[in-house]
Amino acid sequence: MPANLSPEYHRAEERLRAAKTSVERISALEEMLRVIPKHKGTDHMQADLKARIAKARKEGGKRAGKTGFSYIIPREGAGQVALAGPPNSGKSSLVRALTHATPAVGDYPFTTREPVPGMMPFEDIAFQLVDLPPISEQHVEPWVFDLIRYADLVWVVVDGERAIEGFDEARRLLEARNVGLYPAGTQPRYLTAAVQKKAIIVVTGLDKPGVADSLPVVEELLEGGWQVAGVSALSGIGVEDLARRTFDALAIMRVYTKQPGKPRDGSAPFALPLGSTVGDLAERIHKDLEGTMTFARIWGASAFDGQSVQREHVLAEGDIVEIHE
Ligand SMILES: Nc1nc2c(ncn2[C@@H]2O[C@H](COP(=O)(O)OP(=O)(O)OP(=O)(O)O)[C@@H](O)[C@H]2O)c(=O)[nH]1
Ligand SMILES: [Mg+2]
Repeated sequence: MPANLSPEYHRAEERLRAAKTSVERISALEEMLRVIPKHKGTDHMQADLKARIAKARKEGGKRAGKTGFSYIIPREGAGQVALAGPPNSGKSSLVRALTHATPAVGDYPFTTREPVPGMMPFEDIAFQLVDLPPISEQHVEPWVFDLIRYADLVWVVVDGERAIEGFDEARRLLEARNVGLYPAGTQPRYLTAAVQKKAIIVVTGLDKPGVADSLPVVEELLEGGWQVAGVSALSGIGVEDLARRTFDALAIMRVYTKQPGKPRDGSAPFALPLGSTVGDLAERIHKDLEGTMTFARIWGASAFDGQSVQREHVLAEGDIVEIHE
């Protein structure tokens, strides 16, 4: 083994060996890619993991269609957010309020039975929300946990009248299924859980008396730097703040492209992980472009306007990039 592989990596590898569904397989491979030391000595392993993830995704899509068993909600937009939480906490109401999707809302628990995706606009991009059935002591379909493992970020949605209770319950049940949560904006801590997911706590019912005042208390009692975002699906208060926090939590940046000699074309930006390079952008535009590009010109924060850069150049939020072949 050329690389110093961590216990986390080996645990993910174990999960890969035990994986029965494509979502489990993808989630294990993604975790391996996330925790593998990033240096020259692991370049080949990283490339191999990426290729295996791509292959598993293709197969997963096919298999899900045939058997209807393994759910995958293909990622769309700037990031996938899974809504997890106890019954009746307001998950579906939020998805209804923030997207064009129309999952059923009920004043009784276990209203939601199927995952429902919807796109939530934020400035010139959109996040993909995935409404899920509740997590509770009672039976939860295993694919609910698979979808949470597959997401880029988890919103733990809790009712403002029982926020701490609801969060503790959800976290405990997730940990029992090997999904550890850590506060968005911090580094994953060493937990026994095999998969680490960053999370924001979303407290619903901000329109109800007393809920707004309780938020600082909730934040303080939870300890560990949890982000607590209060919202109301009824009045819409808190939604802007939640969208901004979600953008920050996803650790992405927006990068715009333009044709040589022309102004920016006004098309939607690419959402790339912070730290991405011009080469990463080229690969995202077209799989061959990374190989055929010669240099790029940049307008924005990462260079002086019109500066020529190579593929290793690290991009910044808002950069406009012109790629030359
Ligand atoms: N006042 C108020 N009521 C809300 C809010 N969000 C949800 N509710 C109410 O809470 C109840 C449950 O809402 P749902 O959105 O169905 O909750 P859920 O988490 O999807 O429930 P399950 O699918 O059973 O897990 C409904 O009666 C909603 O009208 C909110 O922000 N304010
Ligand atoms: Mg629901």
